Amino acid sequence: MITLYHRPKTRSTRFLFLLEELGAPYVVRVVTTRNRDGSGAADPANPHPHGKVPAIDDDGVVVFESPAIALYLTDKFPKNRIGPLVGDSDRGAYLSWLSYYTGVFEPAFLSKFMNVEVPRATAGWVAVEECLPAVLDRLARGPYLLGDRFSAADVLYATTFALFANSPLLPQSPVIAEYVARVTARPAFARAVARDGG
Ligand SMILES: N[C@@H](CCC(=O)N[C@@H](CS)C(=O)NCC(=O)O)C(=O)O
Repeated sequence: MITLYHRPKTRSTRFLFLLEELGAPYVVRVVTTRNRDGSGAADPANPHPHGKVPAIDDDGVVVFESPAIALYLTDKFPKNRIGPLVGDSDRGAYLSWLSYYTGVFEPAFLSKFMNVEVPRATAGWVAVEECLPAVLDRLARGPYLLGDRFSAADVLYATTFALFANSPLLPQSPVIAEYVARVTARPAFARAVARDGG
């Protein structure tokens, strides 16, 4: 049985979405985490090394970091084909977009959000002005990051776009708006929102 360490309205909410998509058996353990203003504290029960969410525990197997959790879960619960498996021709693109999410996409947005200039060529990621066109180019050929096939990578990207929807960080783009609408219209998303409180 999967235990999801979760705090409502955070990055762990998207794993309620993914677990619902996969039809996986899971329980939710709501934990506290540190807040942005320095208040709050990590829950000692949370196995994430920094007490962050999400983390999962699968009968003693702990997995943390969003792309790792996404890959672990889609490999373990392949029935609904939400993640291409080893040998599938979409596997390379799947691994690439999952890794890009945590290595480039999030750092690009957060650098902008925190007003940190990205040093060209020396950082492992790029400025959001360079990152976004790459993602949009892919989605314009979409409807999903893997083309016709919805995957757990879309769970990560579309929920992040949804989060920044009304922020000056994100340009108004029909490609993004339609992508977010397409992904969040999925019944599993509504079930996840209903469970978000724990
Ligand atoms: N790189 C991590 C980021 C996880 C993360 O920062 N989660 C936030 C909630 S959205 C958190 O737990 N913050 C509390 C803290 O930093 O202590 C992932 O993608 O899984």
